[in-house]
Amino acid sequence: KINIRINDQELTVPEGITILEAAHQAGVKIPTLCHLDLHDFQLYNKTASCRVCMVELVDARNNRNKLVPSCVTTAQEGMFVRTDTIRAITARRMAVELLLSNHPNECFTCPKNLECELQALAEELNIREIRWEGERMDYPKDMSSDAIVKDANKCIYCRRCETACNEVQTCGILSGIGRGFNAFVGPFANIPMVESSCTYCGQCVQVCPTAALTEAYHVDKVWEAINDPDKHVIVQTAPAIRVTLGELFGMEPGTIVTGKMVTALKRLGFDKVFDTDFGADLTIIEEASELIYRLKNNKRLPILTNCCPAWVKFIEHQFPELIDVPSTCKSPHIMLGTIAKTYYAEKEGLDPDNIVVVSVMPCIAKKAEAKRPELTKDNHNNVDIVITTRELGAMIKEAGIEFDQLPDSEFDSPLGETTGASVIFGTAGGVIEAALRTASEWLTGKPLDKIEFEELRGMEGVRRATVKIGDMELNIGIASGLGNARHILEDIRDGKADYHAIEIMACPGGCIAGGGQPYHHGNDEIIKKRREAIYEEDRRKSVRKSHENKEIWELYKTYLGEPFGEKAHELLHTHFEE
Ligand code: HC1
Ligand code: SF4
Repeated sequence: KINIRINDQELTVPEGITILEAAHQAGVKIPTLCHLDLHDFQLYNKTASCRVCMVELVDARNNRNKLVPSCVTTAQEGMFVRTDTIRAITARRMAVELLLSNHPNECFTCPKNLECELQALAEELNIREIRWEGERMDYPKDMSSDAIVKDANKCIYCRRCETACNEVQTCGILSGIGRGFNAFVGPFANIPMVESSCTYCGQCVQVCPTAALTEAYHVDKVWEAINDPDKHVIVQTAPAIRVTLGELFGMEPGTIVTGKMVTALKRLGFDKVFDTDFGADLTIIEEASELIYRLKNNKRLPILTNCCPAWVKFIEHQFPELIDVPSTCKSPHIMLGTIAKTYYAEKEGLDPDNIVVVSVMPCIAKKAEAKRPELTKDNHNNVDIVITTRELGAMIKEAGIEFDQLPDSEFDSPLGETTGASVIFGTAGGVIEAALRTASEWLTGKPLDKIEFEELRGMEGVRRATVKIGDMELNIGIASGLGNARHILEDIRDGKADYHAIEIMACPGGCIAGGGQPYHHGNDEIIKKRREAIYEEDRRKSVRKSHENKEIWELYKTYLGEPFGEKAHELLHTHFEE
């Protein structure tokens, strides 16, 4: 422990702590911009590039105070820090003014309007004029992918995206390009995003403080479909949306808004509101069958649960030799889209060509996934449009719906009945737990003593556990964040691990922290509350195992035939690029 003084407070703080952390502990706010510290997700941006967190170190002996960036300056015994001097305040303000001097003045129309951390800082630091006019960048927007838009002109060179991509995700796509006023962060040689090995995980988008990186915006396409009288427009919502959407309307993180969300979707004019959780239950029936098939027939193990389109690209680009590891199941929203355009269309006498399936996802990669050529049937995509949680929030606001005042409603049938198993897909570890709830009962023929697999739960980036099923022991690996996934995949490739089944989620923490979720602005407490809400929603469900979903068995009985059978393969399974 060491003793320091911050403004008028004498403090005892742990050794090694930064001035910024010490000030935080003392309840003194120092503004930051480039800084990120998501301890639970090993995401630390310590580039000290923005200089917004400058503080003054008082050096009474030499009468020469120093300005230092508090985010990277370690507190020392006897240090006297002033965060509130005119000199410190002026320095911070100047740092922001310089950033603004070559930043586009388009806040009104910017996708980050009122969500932009630079804008918020300008307000917080009371900046009323920009004294200098810097040179502007004039790069065209990169809209080459269906998922991410890169607007280099709005890059403030904080390097948060680079840290998320290169250190956390280990994808290595982003780095500094250019010098001086023309510097920005982008893929090497500024190639279009679509030509890079980007997985579209969207973690760079989630941490970008401005609108240099945002999702491709597809709201207008949805309005167009809703307003076309010839189209039957189906919307489905991912498991992780129901615990985050409320944040966009000022609700506490972790508020469960399932019923309000369904009412809002009905008021927006969708013809049917289905639940991706139904697709998740269906996925479990197929995936648990596939696991048992592989176990009993000495086929390739481990099996990797399907779900996350960003790891699909990660494996295709970086571990092509492991392409036989993933389950061949389509992801839940793609399964639901397929069933909507076949089983449901037949049942309702609808022409699949006139059905538009819209998925509301916490994820940016789902936008690119929906465009994959193999995820089509008879020349139409299984899913037509993907929007993020944030885009749905924008639609609800645009329609003038007072979200917090809404009554609850239920999802539509027949693709709306769901279980607790499907809800937990939304958090890391949930997919494998859901699969094991079913596989265990099928393998032993007995009901589970305990539904919750505590050994599969936790915030670690990599979790390993052995689960006992009857007289069998299954080694399970769970990784969230692609850097963590890399460890597990390398062990499998190098023959150092003997997993039977693994789960990978590209986003640290799983879909609750997806690239399309409300911005967490570097606060990992928000992600923890979302996670608790997911488990709470599971506990609230009367049915908590996918194989006890009655609508699922109706679907098999009347349409699909046997789980993992011929028709199920044709409709619910896919293949990957080698
Ligand atoms: Fe996910 Fe999934 S859980 S991928 O994490 O398998 O996006 O929420 O919708 O499809 O169900 C995301 C979440 C989501 C799919 C499901
Ligand atoms: Fe990197 Fe993911 Fe961003 Fe692509 S989407 S640049 S992989 S962080």
